[in-house]
Amino acid sequence: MLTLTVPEMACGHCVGVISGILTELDPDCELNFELATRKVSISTHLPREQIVAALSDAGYDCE
Ligand SMILES: [Cu+2]
Repeated sequence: MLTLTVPEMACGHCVGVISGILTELDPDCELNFELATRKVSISTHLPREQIVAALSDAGYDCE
């Protein structure tokens, strides 16, 4: 389980975009978004660096 903070994730649209990216990378991933704290928890076999890179490419830098 990875937990990332995505400061630019500000609304439901962002959640949809990020969800789409992560689901494309790993169709079996489980996602839990916490918009208030800008956190997303991800259950996946993918390495953290790959996810961070993919989100960064889409304009969502992670902390
Ligand atoms: Cu948004």
